[in-house]
Amino acid sequence: MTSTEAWTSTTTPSEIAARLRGAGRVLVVTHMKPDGDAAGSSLGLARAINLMPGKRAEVAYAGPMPAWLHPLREGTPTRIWERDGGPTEEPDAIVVIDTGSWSQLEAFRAYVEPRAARAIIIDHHRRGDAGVAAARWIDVEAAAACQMAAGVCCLLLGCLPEHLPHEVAAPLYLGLATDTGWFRHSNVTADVMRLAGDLLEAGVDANALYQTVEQQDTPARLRLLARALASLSIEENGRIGIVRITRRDMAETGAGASETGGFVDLPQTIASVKASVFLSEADPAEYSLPAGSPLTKVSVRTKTDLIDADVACRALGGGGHRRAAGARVRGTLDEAAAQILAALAPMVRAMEQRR
Ligand SMILES: [Mn+2]
Repeated sequence: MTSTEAWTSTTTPSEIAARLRGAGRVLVVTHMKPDGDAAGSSLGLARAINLMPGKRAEVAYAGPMPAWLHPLREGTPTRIWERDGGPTEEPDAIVVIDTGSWSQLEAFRAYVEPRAARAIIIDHHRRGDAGVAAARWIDVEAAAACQMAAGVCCLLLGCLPEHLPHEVAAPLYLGLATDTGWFRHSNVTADVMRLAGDLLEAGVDANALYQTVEQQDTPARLRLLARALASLSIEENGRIGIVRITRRDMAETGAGASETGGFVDLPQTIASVKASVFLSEADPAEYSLPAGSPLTKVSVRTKTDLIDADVACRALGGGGHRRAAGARVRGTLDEAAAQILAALAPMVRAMEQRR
């Protein structure tokens, strides 16, 4: 079923809080291969719900899980979809947070789609599928889904952000930090810093979170990083930097599929580079494709709004944000490189002409 509805908000944070107050059982779902914002927003919201008497919220995750998520989710009912399947008891509400795209919810689709009338989207992405949930709160200005989740948590618990319980504040801080590149990216605003300050006041140990999430590399990851750096190619007069990883690189270094986080940022440290691309050969089996069919994951980051990563990735069937987006290409690394270059080059050239 493809909805013809537009990707726009149909509800508000206070209406969402009211819906959740009236729900006994809540399932919180986020995008597959959860990152800091997906994990943080889902855990923060589920914990806030569980602090309310008579409520039971659980979080569902699918796809490769970062190692740091296991200690972080302790104490919160969590369902690993591939292992546990869907809930045995019907949820009164399903919250889909930090995504609203079927492509990022593949594992959950068969469960969520027939329950779309009971589903609520809380998301900050520029694109999504309206059919995922009838109720949608979309704020593309939000730096992180955690920023939005913090608002709902405060409404549910009737408190200010600085008075949120520590176990709610910590995951919210995590998502705020990771989606802003630990407060370095263009999405850092005064509101982001104020919320971060409030969450610190609530007792978050920022350095402990940083160590838990960012300083957990394996030697294999650093060896894979060396391969990515060695693959660097520079295109469009130095404006585009591309790094790539083959499945052979993964096998030979022993690194896992979840250990390529941050690789897309590597070319951005080059002064001339305005758009940074990371290509990784994916396992077709992971996406139910026949063995041998080439599949490449494409990630793009840009340093200027003049080069729109979302527009470039949409040309490849993906999407995301203006400065950060991704796509999956059914083709080889070289084919994916040619496609993303073709999508980015006109914007790079238009940018050069404005200078
Ligand atoms: Mn996010």
